[in-house]
Amino acid sequence: MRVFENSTATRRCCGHRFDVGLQTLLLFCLATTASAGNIAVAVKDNGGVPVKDAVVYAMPVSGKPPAARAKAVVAQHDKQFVPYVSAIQVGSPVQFPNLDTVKHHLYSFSPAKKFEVPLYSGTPPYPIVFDKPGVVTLGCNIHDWMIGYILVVPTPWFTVTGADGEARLHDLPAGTYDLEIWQPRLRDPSSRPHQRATADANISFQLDLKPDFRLRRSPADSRDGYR
Ligand SMILES: [Cu+2]
Repeated sequence: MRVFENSTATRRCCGHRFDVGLQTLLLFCLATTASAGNIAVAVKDNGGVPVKDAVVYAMPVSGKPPAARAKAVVAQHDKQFVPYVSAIQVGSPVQFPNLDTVKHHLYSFSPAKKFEVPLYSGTPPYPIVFDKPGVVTLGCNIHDWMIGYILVVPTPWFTVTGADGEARLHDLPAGTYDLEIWQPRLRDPSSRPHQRATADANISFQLDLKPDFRLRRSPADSRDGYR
């Protein structure tokens, strides 16, 4: 049995924070403790280069994944979205703190979640809840080069690769899973690569990616106070 904390708004279990009822949390902890496993994932492109910012998530072949709804944060820092790519479970709230001294105007036109937080500083008083699966593309009306992504997935078992192209899915109950992967530069975004694996497997993906043409920053500093 894992140790967990209880508070008025959130609970902590298995190293994550959750907004769930106590009974649900207990069942989830018991399930993950019974015979939990980890899946190690290594992602490379067609040239053998490790791929950063790839979301890998595990869908159980049988049964329904629990709804854990961990809180997430996507900051705006140094006029970039940080992290650039996030993953969350359907129904999870996300806070979008602006850590810059300039204002940002956050928006998404994505079918999975259309929303807008008009020109603001600091942290908006309410998080945005993402209630449908899919890719959400984040932008800023003031800083055209700012772009970020949230992949909303129907499972609590997800991870995002680091610069070494590696990631690990933690605390999966024993069983068989379909592992799916998404990355912003997938050449065919309509086809999400996937493979089947059991908990405790080591999995490799090779992705066919488009070149990365992202603008990292403004082409030139501006003096209008917004850039
Ligand atoms: Cu901005």
